[in-house]
Amino acid sequence: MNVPMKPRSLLAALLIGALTATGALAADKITVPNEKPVAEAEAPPAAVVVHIDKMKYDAPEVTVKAGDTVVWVNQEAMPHNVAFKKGVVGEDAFKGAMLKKGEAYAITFDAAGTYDYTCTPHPFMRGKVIVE
Ligand SMILES: [Cu+2]
Repeated sequence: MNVPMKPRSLLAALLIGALTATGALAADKITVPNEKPVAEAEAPPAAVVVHIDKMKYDAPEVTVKAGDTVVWVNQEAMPHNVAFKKGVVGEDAFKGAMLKKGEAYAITFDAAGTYDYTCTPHPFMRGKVIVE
């Protein structure tokens, strides 16, 4: 019995072909302009700024467009960062640099999707970037 290939299976087959060709399982979905923290004034232009204070991200859920940059700024003495688990922004986990007070960290989101993040030393700190 012949079953026509469903579009989804076809897409999967095409994806596997593309992945085999590049040798990578998944490309990163983000670009980080500066691996090291910068002063807030030196941060790239941001679609949204998320401030970190009192052990929280002040905007726990933000929505941006693909290609937009989100900048996190730590406003307290306690160091914080932005980290993604495996499979969120790429095959590997991603751990952003720790931010001291007044420091900023930018991430450009290149692909639509929902990106949950946390703070490495404070896993109870959680946030989400929705990219449309
Ligand atoms: Cu933290």
